[in-house]
Formats: sequence, structure tokens, C-alpha cells
Amino acid sequence: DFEHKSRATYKSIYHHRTQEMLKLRPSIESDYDKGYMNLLSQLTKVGNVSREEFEARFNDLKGCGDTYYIVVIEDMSLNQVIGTGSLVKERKFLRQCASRGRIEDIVVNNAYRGKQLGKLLLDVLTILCQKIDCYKLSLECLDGMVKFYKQFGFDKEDGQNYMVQRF
Ligand code: 16G
Repeated sequence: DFEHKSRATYKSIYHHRTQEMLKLRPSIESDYDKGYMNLLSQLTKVGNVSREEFEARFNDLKGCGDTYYIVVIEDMSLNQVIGTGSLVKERKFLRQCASRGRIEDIVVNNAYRGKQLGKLLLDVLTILCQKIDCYKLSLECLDGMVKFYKQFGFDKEDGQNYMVQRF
């Protein structure tokens, strides 16, 4: 039984490593060439962002230091990014000059659903959020995603509402 289980475990690890070769890492500039904007288009409108515009924005965010943490999951066999998520650290005066975290732009390519990749992104960003000393972490999502995010510790707070004004 033990041998059988080990073989099954080995097979599943082997499968992950060789068939899929997925890698979780911080985003880099050249992710533009690996379909980053295309991936984001599965979440919302992305417009027509040139490589130069992407680089400029990437460097803006990087220059903010300890504020924007963007991770991607790359399918190494296709050189394509197939998942992403961001953590933004917002600094405050209240609560003894505390900081809060925001989860933004979580998206997993449709073709990779059901592999717990959304969980992976949220787990890593949640741990990171605690490491960088945020006192809370929040996100906005559609009604249909509430159940999904509840699994990872998020919940609606009594008396708090998400309000927005669009321009
Ligand atoms: C979702 C995203 C948010 C993103 C927004 C874009 C998560 C948890 N939430 O609410 O981060 O910025 O969609 O939609 O990923 P919009 O273009 O309509 O603002």
C-alpha cells in the first residue's frame, strides 16, 4: 500500500513537473511578451498597451518600492503567463501609521481552471501581506466570486460597503 501511494505521489509530482512545468514567480518586464496583457483581458478591458507603455508603467510601480507586489504563474512549456495576482500595500496614518493590503487583478487563464492556481495566488499574496506588516487585506469582486473568495478567509464585513464612482 505504501509503495502504491508513493508511486502515485511520485507520478503526480512527475506529471506536474514535466507535463505542465508551471512556475510561480514575481512578474518581470518581459512578461509583456508572454501574454500578460492578454491574460488580464480575461478579467476586464485592457486597451491597446504598447511594450513601451508597459515598461514605463512597470518601472513606475517598481520605483514605488515595497508597494506593488505582482506575481505570475508561467507555463514554462509554452512561455506564457497563465495566472497573475497583485498585492498593493497602502500606507496610512491611522492605527499607529499602519498599512493595509489590497488584492487586485487576480486572473487564471480559463484553460487552467480547476488546478487550484487561484488558491495558490491567494495563499502566496496573503502570506506576503502578513510579512509586510499589513493589518488587513481586502478585495473587490463580483457576486459570483464571493463564494470563491470566502474559502480563503475573506468575508463581507457588517456595516462596510464597497462604493465606487467611475470616470
Ligand atoms: C475585479 C478585480 C479587481 C480589478 C477589477 C477590474 C480581483 C479580486 N478583483 O474586481 O482587482 O481591478 O476586477 O474591473 O481580482 P474593472 O475594470 O471593471 O474595474
